[in-house]
This record gives sequence, C-alpha cells and structure tokens, in this order.
Amino acid sequence: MPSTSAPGQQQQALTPPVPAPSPSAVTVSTTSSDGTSATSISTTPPEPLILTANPPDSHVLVIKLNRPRVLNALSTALVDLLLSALKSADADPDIGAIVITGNEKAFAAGADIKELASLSFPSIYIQDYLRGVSEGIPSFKKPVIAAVNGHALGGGFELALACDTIFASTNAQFGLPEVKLGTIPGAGGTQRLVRAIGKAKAMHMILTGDTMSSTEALNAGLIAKVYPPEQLLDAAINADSLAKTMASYSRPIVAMAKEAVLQADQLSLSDGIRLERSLYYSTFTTADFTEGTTAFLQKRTPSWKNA
Ligand code: CO8
Repeated sequence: MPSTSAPGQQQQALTPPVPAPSPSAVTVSTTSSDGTSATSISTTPPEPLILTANPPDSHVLVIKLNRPRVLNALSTALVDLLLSALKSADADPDIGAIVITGNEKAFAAGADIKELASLSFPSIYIQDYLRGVSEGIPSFKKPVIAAVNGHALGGGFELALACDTIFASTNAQFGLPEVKLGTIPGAGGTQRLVRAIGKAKAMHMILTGDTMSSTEALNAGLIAKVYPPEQLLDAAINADSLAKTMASYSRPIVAMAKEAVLQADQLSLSDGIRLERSLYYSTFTTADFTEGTTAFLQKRTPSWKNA
C-alpha cells in the first residue's frame, strides 16, 4: 500500500472511510489424504472498495480506488462510496483539496462490465446511472485532482476528466474504448474530451477506442503534470503547486477561482468574462482579500481566515 506521506512526515496508512461491513461467512471444504472430508466455516472480511488517508499537516484527503483484482472497475457500489467520501470531504473544514488515485496498474479500467451487462434501459434511466460522476464531481467546491497510474479507460477516464485537473505517471494510458463494447461514453467523456483536446483528437479516440500515453496527453493539454509511477502520489500531494498548495490558500477564494474556470466550458466568452469580473469583485468583500494584500505589503505569510 503506498505511503501518502512526504519525506520526513509521519507515515499514515490508507483506511476505509466507513467501518468495513461485517465479515461474510465462507464455507471451506477440505479433503485429506485418507479421503475423509471436512467442512468448516471461515470468515473473510470483504475488501473495502475505497481507502482514504489524510496525510498530517496536508489538509488533503487521498481517496484510493480499491478493486485491484478487476483493475478498479467502477461498480455502482464503488461509485456511491466515492461520491459519499467526496461529499464528506467537501463539507469538512479541515480538508482543502482531494486527490483520487488508483494503484500502479490502473486508475480505473472503466465501468464494471459484468455489472454493465446486467443493466437495462429502464433501470439506468430511473436511477440516473452515472449522473453523480458526470455532474456531481464538478459541483464540489474544493479542488479534486486525479492522480493516474496505469489504465484510465472508459468510465475511469471520464472520472478523471470530471476532476479539476489530472496528474499522471509515465505509465498512464487514457482511452474511451466503449465503442468496442457496442456503447458510447456516458459519463461526460464525449463532451469533456472535445473541450480538453479538440474535436479531431477526441473524435479519433472515441471512434477507434485507441489509447493515449501520458506524453501525448501532456502535449495535448489533457493533463497538467507527469511523474515517474513511484513518485506520482507523493508528488500529487506534496510537490510545489499541487494539492497541498491548493489546500493552503483561502477556501472561498479557491472555490471562486474553480467556479470561474469551470464556467469557461458553459458560457460564451462575454458571459464568462462577466462572471469572472463579478467573482473577482466579490473577492474584495472577503477578509482573505484584506489579509492577502496586507500580508504582501507587510512581507509576511498570510494567515487565511476562510472568510
Ligand atoms: N469491468 C470488469 N472487469 C474488468 C474490467 C472492467 N471494466 N477491466 C478489467 N477487468 C477484469 C478482467 O476481466 C480481469 O478479470 P479476471 O482476472 O477475472 O479475468 C481482470 O480485471 C484483469 O484484466 P485483464 O486480464 O484483462 O488485464 P490485461 O492487463 O490483460 O488488460 C485492459 C487490461 C486492457 C484494461 C483490459 O482489462 C480491458 O480492456 N478492460 C476493459 C476496458 C474497457 O472496455 N473499459 C470500458 C468499460 S465501459 C465504460 O466504462 C462505460 C462508461 C461508464 C461510465 C462509468 C462511470 C462510473
């Protein structure tokens, strides 16, 4: 299990955000060499679908997707837990930024295809399947960062695209292979990929299912930074200009900046500039604008009031 601590910081293990469900009973049958058989009941605790950690002094929550045997395939149960952890973190005054990550082989290889195969149109329509990923994540006030190692495919890539920014390792692979399964991206992929890398590249990826390496993704402006795999998570939290830095600034100011950037996709240029101006003017009403400018003039570090 990766450490989420910076060098010199106390290490902190990733833990399930909610108590693990009670162990399920498993019947184990054994046959000995003399041919006699015995049956016993053993208990195996179910694996937590996500793990979380809050590295000391970082004000960052790390959420690790944890279905390694199926490359972190996004089952409904996992997505529900992820969204509920994000919602709690967004409301937690101690948290200023959130990092979502996977393991060294996969960020997430898409929706759980086994589960997908059992779904019907009426059930997904009624339950608003995937809406929480495509619309829920951008609605959070705090920065949400995807730290991508390995495969980010289908819904896994769409999850990363719904985050505010993406940091990746040199072994990351991004793709929307839904066409190979007889479907299309359904959690924002067609819309966000076009906006991230332009129509020609997005159309090529979506119509062929081809993947993109982290080098190509960096050149295309899809991701912000690339690190060696073993450094990715620590860098996403601690390196200059990453999660810990975002979490160190005034919470309402960061939220306003995030809102202004996200609206660039929704509004015309003139409406976007009008929104930006009104958010900018609003910052002048905050205690943190006074604190930030005063601290600069007094040549000291600001002490944010989050007000
Ligand atoms: N769902 C369920 N199981 C999966 C998935 C998946 N998406 N991906 C991999 N697995 C399982 C495999 O079945 C395998 O299980 P088992 O060992 O029991 O056979 C195990 O994970 C390991 O996988 P592989 O043996 O295939 O590993 P490889 O290294 O050979 O290949 C790949 C890795 C290339 C990633 C390959 O596993 C693959 O192509 N996976 C499917 C990728 C895909 O098509 N993703 C798109 C899914 S559709 C989708 O995401 C719709 C969008 C919905 C949005 C959801 C938002 C929440």
